[in-house]
Amino acid sequence: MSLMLFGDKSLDLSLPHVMGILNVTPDSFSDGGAFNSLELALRQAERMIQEGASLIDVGGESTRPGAAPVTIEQEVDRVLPVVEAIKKRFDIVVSVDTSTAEVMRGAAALGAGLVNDVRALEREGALLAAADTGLPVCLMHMKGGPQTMQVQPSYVDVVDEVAGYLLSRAAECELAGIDRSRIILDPGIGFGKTLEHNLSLLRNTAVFRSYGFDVLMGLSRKAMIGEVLGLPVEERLYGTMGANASAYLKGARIFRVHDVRPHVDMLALMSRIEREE
Ligand code: 9MG
Repeated sequence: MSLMLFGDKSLDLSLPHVMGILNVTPDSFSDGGAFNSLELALRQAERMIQEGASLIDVGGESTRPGAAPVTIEQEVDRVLPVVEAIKKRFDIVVSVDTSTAEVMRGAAALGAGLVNDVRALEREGALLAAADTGLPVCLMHMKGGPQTMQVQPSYVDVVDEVAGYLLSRAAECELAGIDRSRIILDPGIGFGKTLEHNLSLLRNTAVFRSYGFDVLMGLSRKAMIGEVLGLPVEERLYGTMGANASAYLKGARIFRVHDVRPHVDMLALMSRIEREE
């Protein structure tokens, strides 16, 4: 048993957990209006919860390569009503996918249980805001920003460099008052990495776990799966599951995915098989 407290709920991170992706950017719900968007987001959250997700990751800023930046107000307006509505209606850990201090503080006040930051709390005010929430944080590695990250990324040793960066951010978190036991590391598959970099990070997932931090993996339907298999985004489920199964065996315990049910079943079997008698 390895319990981590996510706001009002704890999860046993000796077991695998599925984090369902809930993007609340305008392009996620094509029929427009605010009420419909909220209802559709809630319906999607409900489906992922019924399928066995332990966490729902709500994000209002697209981090796809070349995505347009959002203002603080836009992000607050997109994310907070959804966090509030999910917490009112369901008994689930809500993770907030944000780099913005105001969103972190607002979401925590509404009951969010995790700060998931693809910029590892580097944005102004983010470290202090995350520390003030008292919540666990997921620190992800990204080389460059969403506009530039896929322009010829290069590393001398990708595993060393990514691990070194995450450990230095974890040290900053500890200095800011975030306990080590509430820090989760994520190598940031697809964020400023070539296919070979991504494969190397996945091959070495155990390195990240070896520092004593829990590890989150987010590779659902990403380009690296398409590059290996030569498949478009809508046909990447099986490849995603293979890569996540590999990461599970190397110590990852939270899996950020679009397709909840297949991962819940796959991970239930894997953890049962791997469980010590
Ligand atoms: C928000 N987001 C998109 N991709 C991600 C990934 O790989 N990890 C984490 N933690 N968040 C992500």
